[in-house]
Amino acid sequence: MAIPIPSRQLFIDGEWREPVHKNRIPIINPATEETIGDIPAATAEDVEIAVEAARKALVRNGGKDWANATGAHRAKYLRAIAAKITEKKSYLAKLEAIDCGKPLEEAAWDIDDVAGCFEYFADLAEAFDSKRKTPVSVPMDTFKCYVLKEPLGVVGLITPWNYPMLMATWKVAPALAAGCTAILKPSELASITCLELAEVCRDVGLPSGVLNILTGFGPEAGAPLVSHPDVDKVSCDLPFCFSVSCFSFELDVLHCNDHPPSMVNQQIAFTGSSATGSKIMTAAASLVKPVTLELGGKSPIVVFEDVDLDKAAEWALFGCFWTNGQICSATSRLIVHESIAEAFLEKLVKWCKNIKISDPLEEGCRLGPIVSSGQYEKVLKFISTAKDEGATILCGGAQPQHLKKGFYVEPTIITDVKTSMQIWREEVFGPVLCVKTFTSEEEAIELANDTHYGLGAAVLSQDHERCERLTKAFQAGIVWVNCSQPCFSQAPWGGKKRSGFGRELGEWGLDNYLNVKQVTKYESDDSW
Ligand code: TXE
Repeated sequence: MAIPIPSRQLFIDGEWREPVHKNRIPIINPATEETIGDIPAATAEDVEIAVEAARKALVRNGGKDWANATGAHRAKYLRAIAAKITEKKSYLAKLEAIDCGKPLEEAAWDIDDVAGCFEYFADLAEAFDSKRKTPVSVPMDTFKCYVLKEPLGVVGLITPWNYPMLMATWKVAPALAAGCTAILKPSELASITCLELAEVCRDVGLPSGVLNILTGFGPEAGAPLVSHPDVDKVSCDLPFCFSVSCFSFELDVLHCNDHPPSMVNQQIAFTGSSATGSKIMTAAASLVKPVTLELGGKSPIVVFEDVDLDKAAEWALFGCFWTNGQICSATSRLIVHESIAEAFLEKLVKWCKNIKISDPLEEGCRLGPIVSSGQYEKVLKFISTAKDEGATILCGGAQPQHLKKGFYVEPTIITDVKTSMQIWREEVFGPVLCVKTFTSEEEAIELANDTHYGLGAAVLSQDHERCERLTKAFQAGIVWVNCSQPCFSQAPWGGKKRSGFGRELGEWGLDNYLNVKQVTKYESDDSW
């Protein structure tokens, strides 16, 4: 059953705050096409206020409140956030399903993952206390060297709409665990649960300014965040100001644990399209600001002739149609051995016809609507272009007959695909699977790697040595063997080629928000 959508403001410095220009963006329910509420639209002026709040939170009370606090101190807040999210799970899952159109059951898994991710980074924050300072062995006795890990400073986090709360958490949890303060800019297409995260932060008493949440459009709210110089009042405190000449001063600071954190840097962590990722990288380059980019994909799933057809069909469908096909890692290019292709496709088509397409809140829903009218039109255009280019729409390809409203697209399988076609080369971000066959392992590998992207890749086969060979041959950041899509907070996530760089989750995720400082001390009996 639908629920009322809370009306929220921007979350800045621990408080709800109306955007300076008082503008709002309507929330459209993709299942009904109705306007069900609105969210605040931040602009550069709001970004300015939020960055200032985050900067103050970083250094408040000599940094003792956050950046210089122990990891154990920060972990208490992360655990409290996780507990509150678990308490509100059913409510948050409903909001997520309504906002972005994913089936309620999948939204509930997301909320579990959100809580699990906060818990996991709470563990890492605690463990970090003993890893802050690590000795490094150097070949000269007169020098002692160690590495000090410290929070990067104020970080900007820009996230998409397909996993609104989870993608935000993948960035917020490690950033806060590391001792950074943050400004989160969720997607204008699905921000409701991110604003509820703000409410959770208020409930658990997270120190004000540690996390600020600005909803709004990319160019108006995201771009000013990326290009914010953030050094106006603290120019001498920039990390790259520390040269050899202030080395001894630096040592003194580092030995003093309760000194205010001296860095106010900005790091940008982004998940979204390759086009926007490229713009963000360009804007960040002029300020030499570090970025991590998790971008699109066109991931292959290679199915060999020795598979159990039923199990393989389940993974192939799940790998492409989960979250309505709107996953950056969706295994949307099926590369199947010629000898089983006919039987395999017959099974896939039969099962596709049984997938329940409905309002995401309806019991048993397996496929909901596409997030917005714009994305819906885009998916349909991909399908019509594939047809125009000579491909065959084996099943689906249109809006389901029984649904008169909403941005629904049937699960679609496309064959007779050529590697030059748009449907083979570009990310659709909808429930569309395109298929090619192969006869040799070499050909399968060549087809799998025939993409500018490099996020995920899957191989299904009972031959373990063959799976090992493909694992090594895939040009991807994530490989699934005899499965597709499982993801764990403990394991690194990210791509290569045009799928971006940097890794989220696991210890790699925490490292994204830490500066590695080399400290070398001269120790000699000789007096100068
Ligand atoms: O993405 P954008 P959109 C892909 C997918 C989809 C396409 C377009 O193929 O069809 O991207 O989706 C913010 N400076 N993915 O338009 O524009 C924006 O407000 C700073 C893959 O939603 O990349 C939002 O918060 N920020 C992807 C975020 O960037 C800017 C998931 C993502 O929006 C900005 C989603 C700017 N100039 C879409 N312009 C994945 N990798 O999972 C926009 N934004």
